Amino acid sequence: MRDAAPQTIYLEDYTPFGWQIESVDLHFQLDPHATRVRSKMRFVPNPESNKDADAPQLPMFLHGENLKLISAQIDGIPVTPTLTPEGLNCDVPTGPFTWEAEVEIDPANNTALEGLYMSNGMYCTQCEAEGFRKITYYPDRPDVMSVFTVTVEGPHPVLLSNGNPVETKTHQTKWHDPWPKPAYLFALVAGELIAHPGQFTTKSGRVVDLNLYVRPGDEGKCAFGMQALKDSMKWDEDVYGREYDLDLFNIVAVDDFNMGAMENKGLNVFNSSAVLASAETSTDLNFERIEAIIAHEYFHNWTGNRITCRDWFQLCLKEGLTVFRDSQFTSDMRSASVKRIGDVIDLRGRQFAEDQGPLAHPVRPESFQEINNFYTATVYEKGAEVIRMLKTLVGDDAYAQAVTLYFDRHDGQACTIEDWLQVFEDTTGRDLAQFKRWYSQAGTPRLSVTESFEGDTLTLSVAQTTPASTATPDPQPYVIPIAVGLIGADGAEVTPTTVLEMTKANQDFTFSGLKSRPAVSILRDFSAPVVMDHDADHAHLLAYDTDPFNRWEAGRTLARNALLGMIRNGTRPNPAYLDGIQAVAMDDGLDPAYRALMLGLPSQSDLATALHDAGDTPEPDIIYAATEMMRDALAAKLDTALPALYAANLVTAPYQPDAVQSGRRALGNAVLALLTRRDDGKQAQAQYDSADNMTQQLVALANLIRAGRGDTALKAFEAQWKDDRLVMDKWFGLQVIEADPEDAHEIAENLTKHPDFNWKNPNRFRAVFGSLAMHHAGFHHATGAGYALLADWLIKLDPINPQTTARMCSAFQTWARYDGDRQSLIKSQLDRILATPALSRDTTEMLTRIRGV
Ligand code: B3K
Ligand code: ZN
Repeated sequence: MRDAAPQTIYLEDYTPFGWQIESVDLHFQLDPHATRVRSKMRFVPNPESNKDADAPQLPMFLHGENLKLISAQIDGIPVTPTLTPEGLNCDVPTGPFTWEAEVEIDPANNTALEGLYMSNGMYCTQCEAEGFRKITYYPDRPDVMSVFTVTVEGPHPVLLSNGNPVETKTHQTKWHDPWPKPAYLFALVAGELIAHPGQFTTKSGRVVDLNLYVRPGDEGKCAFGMQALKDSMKWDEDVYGREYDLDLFNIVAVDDFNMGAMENKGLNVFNSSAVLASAETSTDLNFERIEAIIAHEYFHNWTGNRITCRDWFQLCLKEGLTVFRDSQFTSDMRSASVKRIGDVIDLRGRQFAEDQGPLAHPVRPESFQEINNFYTATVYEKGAEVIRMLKTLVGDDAYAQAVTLYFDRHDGQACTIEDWLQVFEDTTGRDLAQFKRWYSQAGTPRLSVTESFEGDTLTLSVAQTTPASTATPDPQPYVIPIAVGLIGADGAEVTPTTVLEMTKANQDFTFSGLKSRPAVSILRDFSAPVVMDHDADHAHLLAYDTDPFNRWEAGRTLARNALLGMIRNGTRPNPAYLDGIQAVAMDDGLDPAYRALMLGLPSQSDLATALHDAGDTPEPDIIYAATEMMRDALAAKLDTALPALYAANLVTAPYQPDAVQSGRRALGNAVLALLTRRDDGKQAQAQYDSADNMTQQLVALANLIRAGRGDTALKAFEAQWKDDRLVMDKWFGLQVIEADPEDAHEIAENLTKHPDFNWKNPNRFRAVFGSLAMHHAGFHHATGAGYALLADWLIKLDPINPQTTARMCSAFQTWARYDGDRQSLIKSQLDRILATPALSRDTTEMLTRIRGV
């Protein structure tokens, strides 16, 4: 329900809770509409918040939402607390006391998928960030950590909670988690589930039982996830010295889930799309994503669970660090440069858009209304980039020492960014006050670099500016690690990678002793999350750069510049770009996955941003047409080479989702996309007919749609996969993604009439509307039909699932960069949604921020 006046919470207002909770006992008697939750907790005054002896004794406040209070007692004596929509207030003794309560909740009607809810007949929970208050009365804040014992009673064969099982009776299992944790890490799962078992022995000899619990029918999709879990456990021991700390680690796959997965202690709950995998039903990209998410949730056991956040403003403390750790893992398991390029594409596409628009906020925000709206690309991905920069600045050894100190010093605590930076200051003696701006200021810094060469000396003059925003009206200069290498005219590297440390608004850096003017390869491996203006010899760098990221970046810059010229002036595709890309694509000495990335183009949305930054108004149809023309030009350039290149990368060995095979498929399929422009989809049809795995089948289908001959294959695909919900999500999404811009909104609308369009399932909703929002020219169709359709459905979804609704509102965040007509079309939709009676706090906050005043 919309609050009369939504409350804003501020970081600076933090105060500790008045009590500590020594132990929590919970008892669940499961029932779809009338689950009973009994709680018993031992409260003791918190010395941290009771320093002022004269302070008046306030009643205790416990969070609680949508709960029916049956009874409450303090030290065995019934009490009558004062109930509010957000919780209860109760007078309590000055010393330690025992609180007992019984509440009733209705999981079957919990469509918000937060708290205890039901999905396909099974019970499951999602408590982060503030869902535990929908289960029982509790101080639902991350700095209250306690030891939980949980009894689950119900008719289901599988009854799970955190920790280790300590007592099993018929229809009842008791769990104990010895590690103190905040309530957001609580989990409960019950249902008719099948376990896919495994085992891992830690380096100190603890034998850990592992299980992946799935619904009957999904048993064949567990093996990959189990292996990924074992690889993650081993990697965290080898690289960070972190061992697992319970005898059991369970993962459960759930179909209705608002996000990817959740790191509950010892009982991770996963969106089934983020864990179930098989060659027939999952693409190479699905496999890679699943491996990364399993690693991410597992790594949270130390960065998030053992050391958690003091308050939700510190979210990046666990998320930025854990994303950074999972990116290191993927780099080690697969190709480091391919991973880095993928991450930067994602960062520019999502985080830069956020940082440059009305939703811009610092990595550590300073205020919020609904914390679920701050699980953002800025907190996660920019948060990880900040840690990456810190590691670059202090070096690998100091990073390892500082992180070890962090684990030693803060194990079992709820911490802040100050605690995190302090271990680096203590280890290195550095003053990180300026570095801390990366956490407190919003906005993407822009670096402009000019070069001069005199005698034997190259001077790089670098200027940094960060646009002012509502969140940061007066940005101050950052500490920026700028990794530079120099490439000679003959293509040889004359100066290997050197990290320059920029601290001022304007700074010069010199390289002396050079025989001739080199090409400057700057911001190697994307050493900082900034936008770079640098007029370099990109064609030379595309041919010779020794830094794989920057070699790719040179190609991307050439592509972007060429496309911007085509969009603005109707020029032809740049021959230097086409020549350079052809050379790389044909170079058998390079990793196929890398060559595939080289064949990609900047996204249409990124081009729109670049145009807007330069003071132009992006025209989605023109951007689309230019991109199409560039792809045609690439296809024409490579023309006769395409069939052989395609054939050379066909994988005939049995399917493996590893980096080598998936790299070859990525290149083969990048080539197929060009080939389809030359052969009207003949090769795509052949690939569709012979495909024995989802990567090949789905890419072939996409190409057939693009070639205008997808109807038969779409029907065949639907008939083949109608009973597999995860594959059908792909079927729904692909038709929108591959649609002609003129038809995208109509195709999306027709799909909502399909009998399998279960709009209450977040995966299915996102398959259609997430794809529409990503279809730049389709969503921004001049009639505004795309905007209106999305708005209709957001209005419909909001009352049942505010979290997913609010998240999808970000599709509108770029409204201010388009022409006046589109701006007013979008604004009228934002206003229409905002005028909906009883709009959720989540959606209200997002749209108010996007809309501005
Ligand atoms: N910590 C969870 C995200 C919870 C989101 C709540 N709206 C998953 C993760 O980042 O690992
Ligand atoms: Zn996380």
